[in-house]
Amino acid sequence: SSQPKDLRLPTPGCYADPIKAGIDADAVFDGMTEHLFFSLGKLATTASLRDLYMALSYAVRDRLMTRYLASQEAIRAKPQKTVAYLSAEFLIGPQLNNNLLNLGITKEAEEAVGRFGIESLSHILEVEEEPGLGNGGLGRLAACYMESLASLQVPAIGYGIRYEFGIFNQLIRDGWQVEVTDKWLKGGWPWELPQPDESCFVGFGGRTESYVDEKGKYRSRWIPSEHAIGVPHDIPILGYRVNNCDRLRLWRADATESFDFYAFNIGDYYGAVEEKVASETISKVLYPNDGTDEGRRLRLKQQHFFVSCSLQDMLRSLEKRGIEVEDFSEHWTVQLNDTHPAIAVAELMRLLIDHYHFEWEKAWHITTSSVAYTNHTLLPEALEKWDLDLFSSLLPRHLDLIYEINKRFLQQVRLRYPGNDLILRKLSIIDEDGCKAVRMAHLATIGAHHVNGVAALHSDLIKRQLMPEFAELWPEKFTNITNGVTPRRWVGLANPELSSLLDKEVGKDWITNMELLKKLEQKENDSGFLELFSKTKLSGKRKLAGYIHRQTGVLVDPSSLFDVQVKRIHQYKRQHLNALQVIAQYLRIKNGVDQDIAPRTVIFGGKAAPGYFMAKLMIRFINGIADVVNADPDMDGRLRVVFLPDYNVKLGEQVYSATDLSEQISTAGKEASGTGNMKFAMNGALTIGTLDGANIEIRDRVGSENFFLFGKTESEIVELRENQYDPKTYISNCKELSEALRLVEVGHFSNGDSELFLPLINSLTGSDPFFVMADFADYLRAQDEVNKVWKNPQKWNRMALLNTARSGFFSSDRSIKEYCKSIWKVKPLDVEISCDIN
Ligand code: B1H
Repeated sequence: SSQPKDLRLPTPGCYADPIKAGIDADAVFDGMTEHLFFSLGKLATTASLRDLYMALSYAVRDRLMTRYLASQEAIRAKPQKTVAYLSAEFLIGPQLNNNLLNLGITKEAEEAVGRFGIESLSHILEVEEEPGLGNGGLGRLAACYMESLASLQVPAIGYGIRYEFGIFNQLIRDGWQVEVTDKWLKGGWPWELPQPDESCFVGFGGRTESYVDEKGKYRSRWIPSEHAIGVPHDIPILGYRVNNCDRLRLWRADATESFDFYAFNIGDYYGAVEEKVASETISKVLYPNDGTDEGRRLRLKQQHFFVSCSLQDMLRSLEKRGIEVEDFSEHWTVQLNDTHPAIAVAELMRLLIDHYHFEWEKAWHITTSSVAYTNHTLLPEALEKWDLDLFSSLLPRHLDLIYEINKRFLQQVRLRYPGNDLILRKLSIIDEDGCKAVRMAHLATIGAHHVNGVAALHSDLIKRQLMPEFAELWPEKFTNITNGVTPRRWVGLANPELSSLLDKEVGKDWITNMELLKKLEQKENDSGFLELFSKTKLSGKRKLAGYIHRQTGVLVDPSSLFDVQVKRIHQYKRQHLNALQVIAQYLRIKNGVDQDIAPRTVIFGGKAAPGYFMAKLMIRFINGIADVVNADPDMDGRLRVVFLPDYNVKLGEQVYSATDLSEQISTAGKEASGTGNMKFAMNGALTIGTLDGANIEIRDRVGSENFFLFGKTESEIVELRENQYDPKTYISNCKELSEALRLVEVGHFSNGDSELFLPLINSLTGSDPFFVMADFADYLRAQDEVNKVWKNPQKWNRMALLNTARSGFFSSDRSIKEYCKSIWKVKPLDVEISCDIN
């Protein structure tokens, strides 16, 4: 083959050109025309918007391929450690616009689609179905981290599941949430590349047996009773204006062929098809329970399925490259995104011992030098535990290995704490209290070289409350890495107008170096600049107002204060606290008490887990309030309430840029980090919030004078809990609260039905573990403060600007750099592009 050319010189027409050259509007147009004809079988004259979306996506995807292949080639040519980010969820959002931005060809694409008679690229972007392969923050974090890894030129693969149905679509009917299956693949999804040649076998069930190997050594092996095949589907993840293109490798479960043939031969054709259907069920649907563990058998199957495929894939890649398996940890660093992939500890041990015949100590050394674990929650209902019977019936060999891991570990503990049986019970992987169960957080912690929390307070609470015994045993293992979000999507794509203002003011590099935004501080008293800054916000609000009107029929005033709470619906997140505050404001206006209330639009959005009754009732509650408030002429434009249906990544991109006030009002100690809070702050929203999760760090950085703080601290909450919290005293001490509650009780927001919201009222006035009543009065005080500042636009805009200026820390680039340095020990890898790859 020919000599590599000067790799950095643009060659017209070559797909491999560094970033932009050769990808002018003509090239994009030609690519679209070809794909319309050859890939889609359509003529340009009759192509639908969807056809044009597909054609543009394929044309853009073509331009990723050289980078994608060159990135894989680079790691082969110059082996170095790769990050394997294992996650049951990746909530990546729409891909087309992100790839255009990272390639730097948005304008070219705009021009090309113009030649097909499309006025705005946005019409094409709207067609894209987003893969909802995650519940909320945890899945979205994984997506931000993949984008930052690629942008920082770090070799990485995200391993997960290609769910056929992602998180359900949410409809609102009569104020209630209705769930609809998410058929994201129905029109064909252009961003994935199936790689059937790299499929993997995974076993389930059956038994283990002992045997004597050819060297006369006793060994164990697993004889599974069932198998599935994992077929990888790769999604290219291009970094921002670099050649590095990492991958998401998502596994789809297929039936094994051999079963079909066998059953066919013995005549049980339908039986064989049933078996096939069962295997393919594994990757059928995402569990929609953000924050609760249901302990379902299929869920454990999903976890083992994708973890086993992924580890086999990593081992196979070593073999392909002629690297010794014993050097595994020099080539792979395996990050567990919560305990969902924690079975990796046992599965890697199994593969190393049963398949590669390593001795225990060696295998354990390899495992513990490769694996690290991120904890994302302290909520007891989210901590994964598997019933021993279920576990042993599905993964008998893994259970044997877990017993052995546990035995050796507890031996170590005994040496450290002689005679202390209590600590053994507390540390054991096996929970012996009540029904015996495997504690996945213990397995992950014992098998990992680092355990990290996702915000400073959360990491501290892991050590103090969740696993104090582990933290005492291994203090150096526990660390913090505060979450971050990618500025490319959450400012660049989500807020193009602010982005161009930032480009002009601080230079274009802010998008990869958010600390440069500090320069904006110099503008804090420049009223001309503050005016420009607030105009970008107003424009976002106008667009959102249009969307709200189209979706809900509610007319909202873009000049009113946009007060937003978007996140999963959960009692600990306390949307009901916000809702009750809305009622208090409604009553003030009704009673003519406070004529000084600035016009406000209170916007909610988020999904409730389908089986979480209280969360669904909270949605009904918000909609009940919205109906009454929005229909009341006395409100006279001062209060509007909106529930935005089907909150997802795409909608998020419209919301963050259009928000004045960000609601981050969880019970202190409950929200591990939050990441929406960061997106709002970057986009110049002010936060009203408790001292919880990353709110604390946001406030520290933007300045306490630029943050509306309220509520009990984590330690005050602990104290309340210990001293028999009594909501009644808070209710009787706050007239506005008792009146708001009374209005709900008499059915004012439920057409006179005094029963409908009773469960909600009872939970708030009973032994509420989320202390809503305890924080209400202070919340209302903070809202009054918000109201006061809003009426001074110059002051508000200055505070908002300082939020943007000082939120650089919350870029996922910073988080990823910390992971690379302190946990993964990985380095960037330059990817050289050669046209020869074509
Ligand atoms: C977070 C979850 C979660 N923590 C179980 N835990 C799930 C737990 O399907 N499940 O079984 C799904 C998700 N998600 C969130 O992680 C935290 O609540 C947020 O505070 C945090 O910002 C986010 C990312 O770290």
